[in-house]
Amino acid sequence: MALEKTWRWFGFNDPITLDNLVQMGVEGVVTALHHLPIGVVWEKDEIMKVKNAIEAKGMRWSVVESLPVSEAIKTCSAERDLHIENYKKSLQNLGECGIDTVCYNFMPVLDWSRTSLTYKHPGGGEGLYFDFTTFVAWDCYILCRPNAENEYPAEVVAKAKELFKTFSKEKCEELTYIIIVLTQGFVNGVIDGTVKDPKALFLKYISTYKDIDKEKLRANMKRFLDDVIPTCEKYNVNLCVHPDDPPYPVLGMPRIIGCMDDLEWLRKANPSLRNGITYCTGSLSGRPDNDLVAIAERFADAIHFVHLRNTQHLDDFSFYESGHLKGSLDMPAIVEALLKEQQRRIKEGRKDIRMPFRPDHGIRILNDLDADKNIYNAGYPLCGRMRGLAEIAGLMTGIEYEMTKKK
Ligand code: DNO
Repeated sequence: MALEKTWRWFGFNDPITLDNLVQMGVEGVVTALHHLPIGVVWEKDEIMKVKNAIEAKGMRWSVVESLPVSEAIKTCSAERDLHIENYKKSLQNLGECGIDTVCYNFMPVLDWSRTSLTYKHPGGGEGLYFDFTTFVAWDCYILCRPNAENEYPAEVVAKAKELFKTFSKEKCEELTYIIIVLTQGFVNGVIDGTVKDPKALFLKYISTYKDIDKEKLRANMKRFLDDVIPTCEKYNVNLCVHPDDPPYPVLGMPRIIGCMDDLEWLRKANPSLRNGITYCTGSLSGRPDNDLVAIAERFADAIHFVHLRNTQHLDDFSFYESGHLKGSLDMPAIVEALLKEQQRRIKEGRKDIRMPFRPDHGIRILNDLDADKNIYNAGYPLCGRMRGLAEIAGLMTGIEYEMTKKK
């Protein structure tokens, strides 16, 4: 049967069109109402415009990625109650329009972080890279976050200081642009390209977490779940949190969805199966001690959406994105665990048997490298992702063939 093949599409302005997706064998589309600001209600007519366009091409709108959770909800500040009501209304509208899977994250201020988008691969491609020392150098000496130097081990700070001395002014500006604008704006981050002084605004956002530690953020997230999960139950929507990327605290702010213990906490915080997980292999792999197969098996019944990509671990907490099959993760074992869960669901008579997956990110290869640098959102080139889709689809076919033969 295989996991449903999906693709992240950025809406009507995406240079990769719905017709292109049909040619690539995509079955389901992953998208959002990217033009709406965070916190407002997604009205049915807006939802239906996108849904109808997708269905006219013979595909389905498989997953919303993301229905963003506002900073007001994460910090429980003034506009929280309004945003919760709006979130519930959006979930109801999506459910009533027949869209049953909604991804979100609960990372403070920043979504995902990388320090380079052009890490050179030996074969000539370019991919995304997270270098821990560079990130610390940026935090301490470019962002100049108050007290940052005291929050890292002394030897890490010393290394970062030396590295910073080698940075040109352009390099410093580029890092800021990558970390707080380029990787954020298009995923409905709090900072987009229109902000004049992104560093100042960013520091202001960070300061709203000064009294929020891990326990407080967990309490705020539980409050969010307890408020919205009943709506998910009523309108048949599976909510699935995206793991933190990287999956540990950054910039002095807590992160609470990064490892097995965090996921145990999540499932206990609200045990409804509607309170599920986006199983993102790349994000979770940012902690080399995360056992991805064990996590897939442990939380299998609550996995509503799957992001597949590989990473190569380097020293300390650094890594680069190494495509979809090759890298530190055992992708065949991961895919096998997911296919087994799909079979289990079919036997059990569960309705949610599609288990949509998308090739997450991609290395820029072939025509991606010739294309205007800004045509594709960071991490989302055409050829690299298409290679990932084909590789995973082939892997799935092979594993399923073996599974059927064994039977
Ligand atoms: C990055 C994405 C994330 C993800 C959000 C989900 O490439 O995987 O931005 O969409 O965290 O809310």
